[in-house]
Amino acid sequence: MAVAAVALLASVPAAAAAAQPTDVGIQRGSGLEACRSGYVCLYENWQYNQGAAARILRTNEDNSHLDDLNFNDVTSAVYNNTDRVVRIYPHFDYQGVPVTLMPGEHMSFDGVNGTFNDVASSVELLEWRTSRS
Ligand SMILES: [Ca+2]
Ligand SMILES: [Ca+2]
Repeated sequence: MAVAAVALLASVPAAAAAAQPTDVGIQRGSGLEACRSGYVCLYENWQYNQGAAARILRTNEDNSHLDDLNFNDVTSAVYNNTDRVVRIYPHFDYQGVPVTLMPGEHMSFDGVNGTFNDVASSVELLEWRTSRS
């Protein structure tokens, strides 16, 4: 029995290391540099909160209901600072026609992208990854 217990304990760190730690939260800041590597960042204001620090939602996992984070229908710019493809949907539960961002892509929802301003309600990080390593 002692041997079995040791084997079980040894397997836990390996499993934890294999899974990406998930993190989601609200911070304040402005600019692309406020978005840490490995995260998708949703900015409250156009041009990545240009000119004044404001709310930024950072996440490295899917979120089906941005209202849970008090961030529904407020996103005005987004930065995909991950190696995954990200989709931002206008409705909860990944519904509606999404905006798709490739790894490293960012966009502000003013100008030509203005129809997507203040409508984002869910975020999905696709499992597909780029082949770069
Ligand atoms: Ca906004
Ligand atoms: Ca919405």
